[in-house]
Order: sequence, then C-alpha cells, then structure tokens
Amino acid sequence: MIYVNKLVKNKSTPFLFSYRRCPYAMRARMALIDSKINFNAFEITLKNKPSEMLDISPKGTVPILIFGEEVIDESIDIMMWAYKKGISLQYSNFEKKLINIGLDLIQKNDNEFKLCLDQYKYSINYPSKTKEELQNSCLFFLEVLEDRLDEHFYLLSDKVSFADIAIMPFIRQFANVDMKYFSSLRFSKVQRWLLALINSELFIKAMIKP
Ligand SMILES: N[C@@H](CCC(=O)N[C@@H](CS)C(=O)NCC(=O)O)C(=O)O
Repeated sequence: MIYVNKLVKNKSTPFLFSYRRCPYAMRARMALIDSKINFNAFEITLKNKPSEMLDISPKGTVPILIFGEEVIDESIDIMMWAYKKGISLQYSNFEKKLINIGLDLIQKNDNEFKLCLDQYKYSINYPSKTKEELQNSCLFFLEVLEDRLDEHFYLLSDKVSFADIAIMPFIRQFANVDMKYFSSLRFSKVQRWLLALINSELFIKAMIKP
C-alpha cells in the first residue's frame, strides 16, 4: 500500500477513499467535481478495507477525504467542505432560507427515506411485510420531492445544487430496485429530475471506473 500512503500524504491534492457504487461516496465525488477540486481517489472494497483507511477513520465507512491534517469522514461534511473551498459560485447566490430547505431535505433522505429504502432493497429480510408495503413506505419522500419540483426543475432552483447531488444517488437506488414500478409511479417530475441527473456530465464523470 505504498501507493496509498503516498497519495494520502500528498499535501497539495485532496485524497478520497471511495467506493464507486456507494451513494454516499457518489455525492462526495460529485460535489468535489462540481466544485472543480482536483482530487486523487482510491477505490476500496468493503470486504477488505485498507488498514491505512481504518487507521485514519476507525468507523470504517466511505467516503473519507484527507487533505493535509484534515480528515473528513461524513459525506455531507465532504460536500460542504468542497463547496466552501471550491470555485462553484452558485451557492453564494443562495439565500439562507434555500440552504436550510436543502439541508432539511437531506436530513429527511438520510434519516427517514434511507431506512425505508434499505428495507425495500433487501425485502427478503422482511418476510412479514409484502413488497408492496415496503414500496409504499418509501413514497412519502418521493411526494416531498415532487412538491419541491413543482416550481423549479431542480430541488432548490433551476440549477443543480448540493441538495440534488446529495439525494439523487438514493432515488437512483430506489428506481433501480424495480424500474418498471418506478416508471409507473405518479411522480413525473421526480422521474424527469432523476433522468436529467443520471445523464448529466457531472454524474457521468463521478461514475468513471477507477
Ligand atoms: N454517514 C456516512 C455513511 C457512509 C456509509 O455508510 N458508507 C457505506 C458504503 S455505501 C460504508 O462504508 N459501509 C461500511 C461497510 O459496509 O462496511 C456518510 O454519510 O458518509
């Protein structure tokens, strides 16, 4: 792992422990790219995490950003770090009220929707509930997003923001469980929003195989 050590210790370029398919790592990579921050990334496997990573952050989750003495091991904190540091100007135009709406949506995603999503994704582990029940329990959040998308194409305005980037990987997971079901839902704005983000240059860049 001399290679990892060298990258971690590089003081001029931020380093990210990442996992391509992890939705939290996706949002971190997208925020870094959106903020035009050049970074080195190391793709881990969850079953065999590098000891260098565990030494730095024993909780053992990705993403982890390391820059000089700074270690940031929560995806939202990495996003905020990126937008503060980067040259993405769009957020300076946001009022505090909009930023708070974005943060509230992310809280709902991470604390409420994610739980329902995991049960739906791993429905086999919940034999007492039907697939339909598990699907239905996720819909409250799609309803919230559909309402937000009533006024603008994206969640906070007509431009992609940190809120879209933070939430999109989880809605993508929801859609991927059963695409036919997702497409049949009444949430046409969420469907259009997700498709636009999946096809965006930002997401495509963030998903390039390491
Ligand atoms: N709250 C953390 C959650 C990160 C997380 O749970 N990442 C998953 C991968 S998607 C992970 O690393 N899990 C550790 C494991 O499965 O061993 C964040 O936002 O960064």
